[in-house]
Amino acid sequence: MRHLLQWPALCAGGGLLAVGAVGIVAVAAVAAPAAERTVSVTVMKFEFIPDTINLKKGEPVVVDLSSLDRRHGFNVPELGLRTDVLPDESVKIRLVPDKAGRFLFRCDNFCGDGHEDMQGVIVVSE
Ligand SMILES: [Cu+2]
Repeated sequence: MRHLLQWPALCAGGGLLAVGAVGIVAVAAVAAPAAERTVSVTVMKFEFIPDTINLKKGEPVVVDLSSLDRRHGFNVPELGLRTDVLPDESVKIRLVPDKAGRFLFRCDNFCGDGHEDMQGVIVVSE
């Protein structure tokens, strides 16, 4: 019976603890890095699908590239990004855009007659 009489006091204490715990959770949520979003890009002669990648400034993303046919390239000079894209292999590039704008990317491994037109754009919004 003794612990039953103490129940309201424990309850009040529990309430205070809960308030403290909520405060800690809120701080952790603010401090934790935002989850990365993955954008998958399929590469083939002579296109990137999609050829427009929409990103937000400050949002961490993983661009996951894979080729359906042969070795291509993914080169975004203005963002300092470049990788080969190989058949049957996933190549991941992590980035956090730090400026808004339109950034052209293109294939830089010659892959045939349509190679010069093989390009797309990363659009970073504020
Ligand atoms: Cu190519």
